[in-house]
Amino acid sequence: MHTNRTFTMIKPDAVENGHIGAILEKINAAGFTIKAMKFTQLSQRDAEAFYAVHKERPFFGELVEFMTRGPIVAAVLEKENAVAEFRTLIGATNPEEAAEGTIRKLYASSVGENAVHGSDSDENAAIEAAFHFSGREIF
Ligand code: 3AN
Repeated sequence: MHTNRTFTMIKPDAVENGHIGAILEKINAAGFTIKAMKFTQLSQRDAEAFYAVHKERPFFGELVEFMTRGPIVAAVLEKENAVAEFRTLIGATNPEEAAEGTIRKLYASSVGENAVHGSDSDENAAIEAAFHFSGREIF
């Protein structure tokens, strides 16, 4: 995995609320290139594995329930300094603290239901991309 890639999910709340198109438009407008993309749904086992680093946190059960309740869009994005640039574009985890114009400020309703995921490091971007995509699905 190249260091200028990140991994994102448009989460069940944003899909339910019809925001896939608007979020992809913001991603494109910010200069990210889509390298891989799929519309899919996480099983309980998928979500528990994907969020394993959070398994001791009090909100783990709630997080798994939320992330499995409906389909998501998973994607690999490329841009110079992609991980940091994407986290700037999505805004703080809690939408109340997210900067104006960020995806979470616009489309998230709470710290739990916060519309989008963005990898927090190059290493995790590679792990998360490999969780969802085989090599032949990344272009
Ligand atoms: P980020 O997604 O901004 O990297 P993390 O890694 O701290 O944030 O949290 C991972 C996910 O766990 C968040 N996207 C959010 O959905 C959920 N989460 C974080 N904190 C809470 C909380 N206090 N209550 C419920 N869910 C939370």
